[in-house]
Amino acid sequence: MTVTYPPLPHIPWQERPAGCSDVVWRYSANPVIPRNLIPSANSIFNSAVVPYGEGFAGVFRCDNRKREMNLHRGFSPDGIAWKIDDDPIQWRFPDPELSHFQYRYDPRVVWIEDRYYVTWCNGYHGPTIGIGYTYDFNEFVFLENALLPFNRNGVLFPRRINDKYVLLSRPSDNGHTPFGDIYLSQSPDMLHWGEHRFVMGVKSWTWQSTKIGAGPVPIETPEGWLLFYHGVLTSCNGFVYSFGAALLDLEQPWKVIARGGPYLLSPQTQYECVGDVPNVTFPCAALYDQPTGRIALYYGGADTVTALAFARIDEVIDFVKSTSEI
Ligand code: BMA
Repeated sequence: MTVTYPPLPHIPWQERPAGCSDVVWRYSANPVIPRNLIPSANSIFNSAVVPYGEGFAGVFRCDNRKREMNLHRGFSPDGIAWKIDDDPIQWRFPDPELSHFQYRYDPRVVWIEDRYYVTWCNGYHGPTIGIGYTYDFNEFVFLENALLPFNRNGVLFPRRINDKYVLLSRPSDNGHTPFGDIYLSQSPDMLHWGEHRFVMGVKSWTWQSTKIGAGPVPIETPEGWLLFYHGVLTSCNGFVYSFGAALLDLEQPWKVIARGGPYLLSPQTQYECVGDVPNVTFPCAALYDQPTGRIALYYGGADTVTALAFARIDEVIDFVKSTSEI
């Protein structure tokens, strides 16, 4: 069984600028979502977008003016102009215990079988991975915390693999974690997670030397699962968040087939280098138009705004394979 990617003729898109040879290039009108798009927001970043109806829907990380972190719903006809609710998503809880949370942030959204699943970093006595779902971006149901604290960057694969749901995550600590590798867990029912596997770790003296974490939902290709992920370097001025890509085995996705050596994008523009947390590019979503191979990546800039970048899937795969260092 392979994932069906409906054609996205209206995917946000710009051709690579003349003279640019980067595999991933930025949208010229970035950022697409300014920090103050809605009145309650201090910042809107690290957010997830999926095709929905004739256009797009999203779950957005909005930090409010009390600096509380929460998830808001949004819609867009073109993936660029967004209407985001000023109030956070209200979840339905199967168990009232789950309604106690300290924060919600860094959502990912994925269509699996019959509904959209949302995963995010859920503050439940420390950061862990919350999982919920929606059929219509109107009613949202919280399922469970997938894992024990402390964990971040929970990302679901878009189909069952060997009949199990598969979740990437990054075991962490309760602060601004100075370490972190990507692991994977499996579940028969989205509730019970086990059969944990190591996927990949940091690489000393590179852009991904301090910690790494899965980014957008992996994209299925004949060459493997294409995973964009962020990597962090500790400079004398603090963390620097860049992102790159790897290919994972289709049937045993904890096996890394290839892993690009250089980053694909690192903080270099004003909106990536200056903001509430300087020097952060943090991708949480990728739209994929399979007939043309076009990819639109949504990423947070400096923990403040949401930006777009573009790539072609065959070029990203070539890059990962030709620069691979495992
Ligand atoms: C991580 C997360 C991200 C954030 C990054 C940089 O630990 O909190 O949401 O973008 O730090 O501050």
